[in-house]
Amino acid sequence: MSDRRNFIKKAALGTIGISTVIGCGDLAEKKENEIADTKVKSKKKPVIISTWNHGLPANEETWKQLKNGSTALDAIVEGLKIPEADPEVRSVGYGGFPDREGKVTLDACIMDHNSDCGSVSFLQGIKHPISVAKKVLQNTPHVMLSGQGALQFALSEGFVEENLLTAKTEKDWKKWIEESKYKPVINTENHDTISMLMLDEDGNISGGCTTSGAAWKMHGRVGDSPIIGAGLFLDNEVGGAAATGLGEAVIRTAGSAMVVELMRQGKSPFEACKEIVERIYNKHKNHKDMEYLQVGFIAINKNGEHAGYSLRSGFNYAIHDEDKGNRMEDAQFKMSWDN
Ligand code: SD4
Repeated sequence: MSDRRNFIKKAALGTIGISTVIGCGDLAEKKENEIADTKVKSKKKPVIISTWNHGLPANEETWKQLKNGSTALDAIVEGLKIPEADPEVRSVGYGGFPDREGKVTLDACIMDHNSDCGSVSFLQGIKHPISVAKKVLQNTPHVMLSGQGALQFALSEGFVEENLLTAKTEKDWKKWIEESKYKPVINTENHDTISMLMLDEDGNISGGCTTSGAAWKMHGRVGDSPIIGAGLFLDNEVGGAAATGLGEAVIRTAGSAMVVELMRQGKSPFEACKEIVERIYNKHKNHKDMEYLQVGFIAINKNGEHAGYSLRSGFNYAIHDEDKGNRMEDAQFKMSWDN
């Protein structure tokens, strides 16, 4: 059994405990929130959090860059380039699962503490969409470039066009087209967006996100990940949030923006993530997407408190801080996959 499956199983057992506690009413819920609020009350900076297991090497690189004096944005870009370049990460950049036509199309965005942002969507043939997103932020009057225009811009900035469909991924795609059944495979091995949030040494929040999106999507489909407010949002007065999972559900609910807004109203990162996941559940419980719906959020506030919470089991995120170094944390969740 894979580590991930083992984890899902363990996490599912964990939830039984949680629901038992919830059953005891408000007091228990408060206790749950206290425990979940990441046990990180430290104000030590920087703090970096990233979604999923590939968050660990990404955090590592970002941390190293920060310590070497890079700007927050450069450090985020260098960290996110690690999974983008890794052909074994089948959900991001090079080697990512293609759309149903066999084309690898990439989405990415980046945002800084001044609320400046850059984004690319439906970008093909460029290994590091996060770097192109940063160039959009820095070198254009716009926030978002898409498709051919994004590619044209990348080439004008000196990026090189290359084939991102590895032999392994092409084989998987050919197998998939035999049946051509579309069902998003989020939360299974190797299909997960990376989103990163950072509280830097100056106490500023920034973040980035990069993905090959849902495997076997329609050609031209864009998910939540490059959309500021959906896949990523931050407000330097408050904190930041980022999403993973079924992008359509996150877009319908302006997920990350709502998490940040709840934190502005005084909710902790855990409470804010949980409330938006509950909202997404309530809006989708009778929806055709519910059968395979998974969404998860990570969030961080100005004190460096952070949390993750997902609709279904199996979500985890990587944390890097001074106190405890780089490690994984299992996110709490509303239900297991059997529900
Ligand atoms: C998308 N949110 O394109 C992305 C996919 C993802 O874990 O996050 N998978 O919808």
